[in-house]
Amino acid sequence: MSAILLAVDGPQAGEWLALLRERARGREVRLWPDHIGNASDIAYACVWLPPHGLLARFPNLKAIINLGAGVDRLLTDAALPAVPIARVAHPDLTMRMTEYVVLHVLMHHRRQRTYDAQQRERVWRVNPQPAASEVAVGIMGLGVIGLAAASAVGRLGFKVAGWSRTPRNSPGLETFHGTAGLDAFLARSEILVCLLPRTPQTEGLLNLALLRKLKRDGAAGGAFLINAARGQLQVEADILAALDEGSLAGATLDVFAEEPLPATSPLWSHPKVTITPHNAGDIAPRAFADNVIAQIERFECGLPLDNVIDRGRGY
Ligand code: NDP
Ligand code: OXD
Repeated sequence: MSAILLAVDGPQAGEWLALLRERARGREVRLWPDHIGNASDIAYACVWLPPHGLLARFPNLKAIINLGAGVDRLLTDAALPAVPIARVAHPDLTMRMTEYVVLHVLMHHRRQRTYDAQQRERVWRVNPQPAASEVAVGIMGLGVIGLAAASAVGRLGFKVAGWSRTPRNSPGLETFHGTAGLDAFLARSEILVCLLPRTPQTEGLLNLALLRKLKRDGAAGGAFLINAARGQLQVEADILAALDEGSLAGATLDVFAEEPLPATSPLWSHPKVTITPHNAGDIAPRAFADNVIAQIERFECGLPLDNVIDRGRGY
């Protein structure tokens, strides 16, 4: 029976291995880098951030299952085999990402960084607080995660709009799309949440010119950025410039062009920047391992994999 290769860069490799082996019903699961065995046995590769060139070593590879939502790193592998690539679009990951968006929208809305600073100084002062219904949140990316986040933030009462590549019709959500719709979307958004994939079209999108177009004179008291997508979408020097000139009042950044964020980055110590270590959402292996094996079994019966990406589109 054809074997599964597991190639996971990160601390979850051991947990994935144990779970996939338990569920694989006799099919071999081999672990990169030390236990690959005969390369021609490998038919399926379950991967997270595998090194470029690795997947080209398996002449009988039939499919790749990306153990995360974003496939940008895979797609920059010039030697990537031309087999279907499935990605994670699963309620466990969607809910984790939604929690992150809700947490950081509320953090900026409720001025938590100001209260943290006041606490350090033992200052007891109540600052003006608008209602959520007065504040406009803009979600870039209306995919699996963006739509769930928009719905959760909308249920808290915020004025929510979303922006996507192609037109999206979502009941109760104001929507914009494409380059033509971007300026109007930015002009009404005070808290901008980025949940876009990294593609050649989105790289560098979060730059100074874009940040200056956000609504600064609304109830939120300034414009805020939350990027939980990919670091390559943001121009870090431009975010610092926008914060320093006031076109941004605060930023939450989960992702960076270089990860881990170098200790020398001025973002670490900027008083208006909140940093998390690319942990907005990870799929829990225990939530997805059954699905991986079930997909492989269905694929072997001639059925398609779930959530196959479109290479031409880049996501
Ligand atoms: P989806 O593929 O479901 O959705 C992508 C959305 O982005 C779609 O609405 C799409 O538009 C839109 N989009 C793509 N390109 C453009 C463009 N050029 N202009 C405007 N809109 C565009 O992705 P998910 O919601 O599942 O995930 C989104 C991203 O979140 C992932 O690619 C990943 O990078 C990131 N992520 C980060 C995590 C973290 O821990 N920080 C964890 C999980 C995901 P359309 O609807 O028209 O196709
Ligand atoms: C993902 C991620 O894309 O964790 O799933 O960044």
